[in-house]
Amino acid sequence: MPAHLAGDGVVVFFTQNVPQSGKGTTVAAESQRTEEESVEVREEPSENGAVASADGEHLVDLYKKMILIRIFEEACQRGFRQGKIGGYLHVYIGQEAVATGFLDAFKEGDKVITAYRDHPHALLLGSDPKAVMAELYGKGTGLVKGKGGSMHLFDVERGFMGGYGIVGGHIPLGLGFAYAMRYQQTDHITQLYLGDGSMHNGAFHEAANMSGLWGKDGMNPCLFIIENNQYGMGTSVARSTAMTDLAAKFDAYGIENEKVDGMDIEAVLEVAHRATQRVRETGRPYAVEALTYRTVPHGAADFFEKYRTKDEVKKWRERDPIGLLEHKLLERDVLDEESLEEIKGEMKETIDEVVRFANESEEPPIEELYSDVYAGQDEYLGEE
Ligand SMILES: Cc1ncc(C[n+]2csc(CCOP(=O)(O)OP(=O)(O)O)c2C)c(N)n1
Ligand SMILES: [Mg+2]
Repeated sequence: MPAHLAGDGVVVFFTQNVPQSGKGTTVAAESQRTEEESVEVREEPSENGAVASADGEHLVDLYKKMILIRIFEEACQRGFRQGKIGGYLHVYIGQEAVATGFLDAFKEGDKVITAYRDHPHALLLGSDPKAVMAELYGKGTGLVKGKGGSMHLFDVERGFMGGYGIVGGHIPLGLGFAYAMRYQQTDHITQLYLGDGSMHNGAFHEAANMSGLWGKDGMNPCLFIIENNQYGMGTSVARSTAMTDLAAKFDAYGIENEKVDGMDIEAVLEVAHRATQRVRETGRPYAVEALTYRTVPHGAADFFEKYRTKDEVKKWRERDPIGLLEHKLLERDVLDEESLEEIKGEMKETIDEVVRFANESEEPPIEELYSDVYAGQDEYLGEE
C-alpha cells in the first residue's frame, strides 16, 4: 500500500484506486526496477504533433518534481510555525500537477508570472531550492536577497517574472510580457497563472479584453492558466460569481478556452503541450481552467476552516495528484513501492539540507536595506 506525504507532514495512506500489492510496506528498500529499466507506457502523438501522454521515464521525472514541491512546502509550513518564516505563507499542496504539467511545456525564453502561491513555479523553472527557502527565511542568500519573501519570488534569468501579492495585479503585466515577445519578433510565450478568486477583479477583465484584442493581430501569445482550487480564501467559486464556468468567461473576450482535470498530471500534460504550441504558433491567447484543490488551509496561519467540510477535503485528498500518479506508476509497472519510498526518502534528505542552509545563512546586512528597492536610489535617498 503506497503512502505519500500530505499537509502538516502527515503520512496519508491511499487505499482507493491503488492496487494492493500485498507487501504492505512503506519502508525504503533496494529498488527492484531502476529508472533506466522503466517501461514505455504509451505515446500517442496528437493531431498537431504535441505530446499526448508521457512515457514511463517522463512520468518518473514529473513524480520527482511533484514530490520535491510537496516536501518543500511541508518544510515551509514547519518553518512558518516555528517562527522562522516571517510575513505570510501560502503553499501549493494538492495543486502540484498543475504547475508541474504546464511548466513541462516551458521553453527557454518564455516567461512565467503568477500570484503569491509561487514557490513551485520558481522550483520548476530551476531556481535553487536553497535560495528559495532562504528567501522565505528572509536571509541575504535568498533568491531576491531576503527582501521579497514567500509572495515575491523572482528569477529573471529563468523567465520567472514573479510572485505577486495583490490579487489580480499581475494579470495585466503578464499579457504585457506576451505583447513584448511578439513586438520583439520572437516566438516566446507567457504562461500566466491566475487564481479563481482573481477573476472577479477589474484588472482581470480589462486585461482579458486587451489580450483578446491584441491576439486578433497575433500579438498576444499569452497562455492563461486558471488554478481553480475552488476557493478564494474562505469564499467558494459559487459564492463569488453567478456564472461559475470560469473558462467560459474568456468567451466574452474572444479567447478560446477549455477545462482540464488538474489532479491528473497526464491530462494536464496533454493540454499544456497542445495549448502552448498553439499559442506559440498563432500569437493568440488561450485559456485553460485547471480544476484542482488545495488540501491545506489558505495560508499557513489559518487553522480553523469553517467554509468547507472535512468530508469535502477528504474526498479531494482521495484524488490527490501525487497519489493518482503513484497509482499509475505502480499499475503500469514503471516503479514499485520501494522505489517510490526511495524517491521520497532522498527528497526529504535534500530538503533537510535546504532548510539547514536557510537556517544557517546570515540576515542581509543593514547597509543593504535600501539597495535594489528603488531605481535611481540616490535620487530618493539623497546623499549620506
Ligand atoms: C486586491 C486584493 N484583494 C484582496 C486580497 C486578499 N486576498 C489574499 S488571497 C485572496 C484570495 C484569492 O484567491 P484565488 O485567486 O482563488 O487564489 P488562491 O489563494 O486560491 O490560490 C484574497 C482575497 C488581496 N491580496 N488583494
Ligand atoms: Mg482559489
